[in-house]
Amino acid sequence: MTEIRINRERLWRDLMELKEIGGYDDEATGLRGVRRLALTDEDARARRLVVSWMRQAGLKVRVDRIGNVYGERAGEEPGLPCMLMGSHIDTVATGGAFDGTLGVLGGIEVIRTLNEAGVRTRRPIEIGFFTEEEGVRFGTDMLGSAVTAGRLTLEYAHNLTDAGGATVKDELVRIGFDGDAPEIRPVPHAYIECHIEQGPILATAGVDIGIVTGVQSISWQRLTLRGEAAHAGTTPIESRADAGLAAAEVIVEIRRMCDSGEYGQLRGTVGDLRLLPGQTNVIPSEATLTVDLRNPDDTLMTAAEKHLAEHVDALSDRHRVTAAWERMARTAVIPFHEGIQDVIAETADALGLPYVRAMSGAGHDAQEIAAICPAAMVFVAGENGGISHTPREYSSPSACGNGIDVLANAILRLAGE
Ligand code: HGY
Ligand code: MN
Ligand code: MN
Ligand code: MN
Repeated sequence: MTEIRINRERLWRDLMELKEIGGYDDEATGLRGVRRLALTDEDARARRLVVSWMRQAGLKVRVDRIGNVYGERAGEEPGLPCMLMGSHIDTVATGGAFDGTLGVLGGIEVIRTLNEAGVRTRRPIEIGFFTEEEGVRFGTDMLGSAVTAGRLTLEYAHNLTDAGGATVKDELVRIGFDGDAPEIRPVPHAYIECHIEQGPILATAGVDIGIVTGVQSISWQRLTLRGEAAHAGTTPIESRADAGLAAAEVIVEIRRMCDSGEYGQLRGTVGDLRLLPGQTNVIPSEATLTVDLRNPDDTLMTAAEKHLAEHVDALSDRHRVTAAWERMARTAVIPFHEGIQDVIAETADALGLPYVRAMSGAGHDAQEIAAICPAAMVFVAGENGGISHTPREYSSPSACGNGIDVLANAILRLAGE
C-alpha cells in the first residue's frame, strides 16, 4: 500500500492560527503562551474555529451533552463502527501550541488528505475533541472523555463548578456547546490519539515517534489544613498552630517519598498552594494545597497515598492543625491495546520512521476511550527536553508532520478492516 502524506504546511498554519486564540505574552519565558481554559470565551472561539475547519473538510459535525465535538466522514458501509481519532483543544493556564491541538488539527488534516486523494474507506472516520481534558478549571481531568466512557456520570460532570461557582452545565449553555447528541456513542471500531509526548523520552532516544504502551496512574487530591491565625510578632513559636508550616512539611515529605524509591517511580507535585489570611504579620490559619501524584505502578500509588495520609495525620497533631482531604481524580494504570500499537508500529516502519515504545507520563483522553474500544496513541517528540504545560512547549513542523503521517496511515488501514 502506498503511504499517504499529509499537507504539513497547512497543518502548521492551523496550529499557529489556533495558538493565537487565548494567546498571551508570557513574562516568565518571553514567549507567546496559550491560555484557553475549558468552556471560557477563548475556548468557545477556538471550538467555533475548529468546527468551521471540520465543516470545510466536509465532516458532519455533532455536539454531545458534555460538549464533546465530533466530525464524521462517511464510509462506504455506514453501519460499521467508525474509526475514531481525537484529543483536546483546551489548555492549562500557561499552555503551549501543541498539547492536544496536534491530535485534533492533525486529525482534520488526515480527513482533508483523504478527500484530496479521493480515498474512500469501508468504515466511517471521526475526529473529535473532548471537553476539559486538562481539568484545571473544573477540577478533574479527562472530563469529557470520562463521561463518554462512563467513568463519570453526565450529571456529576454537569454539576462540577469552577472557582467562581459556575457549573460545567452553565458554561456549556453560555458558550452554546450544550449539545444534544448522546455522549454514550456507538462503540468505535478503534481509537488512535496523536499527542506530543510532553517529556524527554523520545528526544533522548533521538526519534520523532513514540508508540504509547499505556498511561500511568493519576491521583489528584486537595488538602486543607486549618490552624489558628495569630500575631506574627507576639506569638511564641511553641504555641503556634501554623497551617503554612504544616503545608510546607507536606510538600517536603512528598519530595522525600519520590526520592526514596520506596514508591517506585512516584512523581509528586503540589501545583497550587494558598495561605489564608495571606498577610505578612498573621500566622496562616489555613493552607489549601493540591496534591498531584503519578505512578506507573498501581499498588505503589495506593501505598503512597496511604503513607501520605498517615503522615498528614501525624504532623497535624504535632502542629495542632486539622486536615481535610478532598478527592479530585483517581485513575489506574491503563495499558493500550497491543494490536493497535502494532498497527501504529508497522505504519511507522512503512514510513521509514524510527520509534520507541513508551508509557505516557501524562494523562490523555485515550486512557478513557480505552475502556470502550481498542485504543492506543502516537507520540510526537518535543524540543527543549519535551517540556510542556509552558510556552516553551515546542515540536518541530517535521516531527508534527511525521506524527500525523503515522496517524493518517494507521487510520486508513483500520478504516478498511
Ligand atoms: O494532567 C495531565 O496529565 C493531562 O495533561 N491532563
Ligand atoms: Mn494533552
Ligand atoms: Mn496537558
Ligand atoms: Mn491528552
